[in-house]
Amino acid sequence: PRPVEELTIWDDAKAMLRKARAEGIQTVHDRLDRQTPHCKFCELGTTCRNCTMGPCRVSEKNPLGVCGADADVIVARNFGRFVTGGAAGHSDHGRDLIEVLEAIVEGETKDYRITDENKLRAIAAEIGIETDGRPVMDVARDVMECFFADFGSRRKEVSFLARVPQVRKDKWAGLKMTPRGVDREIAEMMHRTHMGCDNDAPNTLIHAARTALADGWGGSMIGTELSDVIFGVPTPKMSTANLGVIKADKVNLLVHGHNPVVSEMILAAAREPELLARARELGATGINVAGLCCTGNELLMRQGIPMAGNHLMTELAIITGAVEAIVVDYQCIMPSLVQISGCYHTKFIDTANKARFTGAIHFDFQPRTAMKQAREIVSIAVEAFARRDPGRVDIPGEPVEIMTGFSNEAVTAALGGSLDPLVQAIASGDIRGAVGIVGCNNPKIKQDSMNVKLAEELIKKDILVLVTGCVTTAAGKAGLLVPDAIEKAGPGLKKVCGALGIPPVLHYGSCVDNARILQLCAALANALNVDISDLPVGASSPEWYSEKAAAIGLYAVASGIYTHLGHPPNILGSETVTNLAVSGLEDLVGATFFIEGDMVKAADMFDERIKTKRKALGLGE
Ligand code: NFS
Ligand code: SF4
Repeated sequence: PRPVEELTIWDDAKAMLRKARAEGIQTVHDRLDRQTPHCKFCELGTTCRNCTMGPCRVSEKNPLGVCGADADVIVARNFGRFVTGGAAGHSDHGRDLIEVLEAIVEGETKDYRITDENKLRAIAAEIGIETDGRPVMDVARDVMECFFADFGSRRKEVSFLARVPQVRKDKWAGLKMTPRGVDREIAEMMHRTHMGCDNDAPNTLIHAARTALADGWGGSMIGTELSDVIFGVPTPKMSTANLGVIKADKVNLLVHGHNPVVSEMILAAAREPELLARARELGATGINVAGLCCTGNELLMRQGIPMAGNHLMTELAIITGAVEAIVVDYQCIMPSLVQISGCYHTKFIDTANKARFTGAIHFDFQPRTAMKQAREIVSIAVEAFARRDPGRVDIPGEPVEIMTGFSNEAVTAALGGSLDPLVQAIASGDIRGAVGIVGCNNPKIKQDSMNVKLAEELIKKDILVLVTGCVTTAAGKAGLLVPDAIEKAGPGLKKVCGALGIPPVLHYGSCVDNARILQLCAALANALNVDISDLPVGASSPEWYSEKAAAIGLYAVASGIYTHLGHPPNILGSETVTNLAVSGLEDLVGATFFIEGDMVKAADMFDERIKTKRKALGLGE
């Protein structure tokens, strides 16, 4: 096995990887070693399993599949389906929030409610729903109907395109890239990639972009906005991160997955006096709910719960031996967590019928019964405390402080009620530009080495960084999410963030919350009366692994945002597809991907791009 020093930059991770090895527990890194080297055809994207005349593998020697499809067609189809998997994940999550809103509107649940009526009315107004003098439930019903309709086939465009600058919308219309309905684009991609349909690689990629846009401006944005309505708009607050947030003297319950619908209820149940009393009876001093991955980000943003870790910390959190239960909803949950839980007293509890894990305790979590079910789940965690083996507990290190809660509403409020001061700071060059660093860990990359390095390099150059998803914990553990981090920033960023008392790296939420960054870009573009592609902004996913990250990258590019990936998707087997991704898209949508594994160079690329965009706006470098 590779030395643990090569696997991660973090001491807490290294300690747990050593413990895993000592205890004979396999982790993602061990399994990666066994899977390496990977199939070359799959890596290049030149394998097709779309029908049983195949499967086919194409190469220079053998350039056509049985049906006659060449590498361009096969790579484009594979990438199209890959992106669509991600768009489906985010969007189905968004749909679940509409269903919770429906349960509220229909009076079927008392456990969820409309927490932020102002936000509901603001959204309604934006998408053309009458709000004046109407009861909140009437407005909510119309919003619900409108968003359900956004998933269907009768719309010319999804509702939140109301936020997009007209020039950008015209560009999309000209390219047949306007996202019409979320489910429609997803289904159409499956259709197009059936044998004998869309056999023109660029055309397939245009639809991949449309599907991604249906995610970003549709499913994800609905997910974010309705989560704010139901659970509250995030506001700035302090919290902590790393495995040290797991407490030896408490019942530790980890929430993992993506949807706050489950985790919010778990947190509420964990605060119930009877459950706390039972925990004390068993010798614990309390119940500690800590977050993993994106549902952790959701609760961190709104409720300030501590973050135990990101993607590659999920197995390691259980290996502390101090986790009573891990409660999951869906996405990014390694099935290995069930096996590792089985090595300890840890209860693994799944909550979604669409994401069941063999060997898990299953709850079919429903809005009608949410609180009752959450109490039962917390109770299982509390009872498990009695079976913890103190001899196997090892919690590495002390937590670090982080600041969180930067929704667009919170940022606007901090700026005194409008985005004008931000526009001013960009115009003056104190903030030269902004880059969103988002996404995952990938065991092929030393954990968080790139996520942290890129953020550090950018803030030095007076480029504001926004982080979401698994980059949050990375930036937090590196000390970049506290106001003191301005000491690591360039002079302009230091001045602006110092005056506001905010970090130079802002936590903007979970991965669906990248929709907040889209919204911010659209608002800035509208304020300056330009297209999004004219802004001095960028996006990056240095350590990405998932289909969802690919969808995010593609909707960012299609929205006009220059986007960095730390390693390429499996498209290199087609020159046509690769060239389109890294240069051809510039002419079509005003932005491209760029692939760069060296974060100093990646930061320089962003710097150059931002200089060019600033000059074009007449702002100087
Ligand atoms: Ni985004 Fe969130 Fe993490 Fe990556 Fe997974 S948890 S949706 S996909 S791994 S950031
Ligand atoms: Fe092979 Fe064509 Fe079938 Fe794909 S669709 S498996 S390339 S025959």
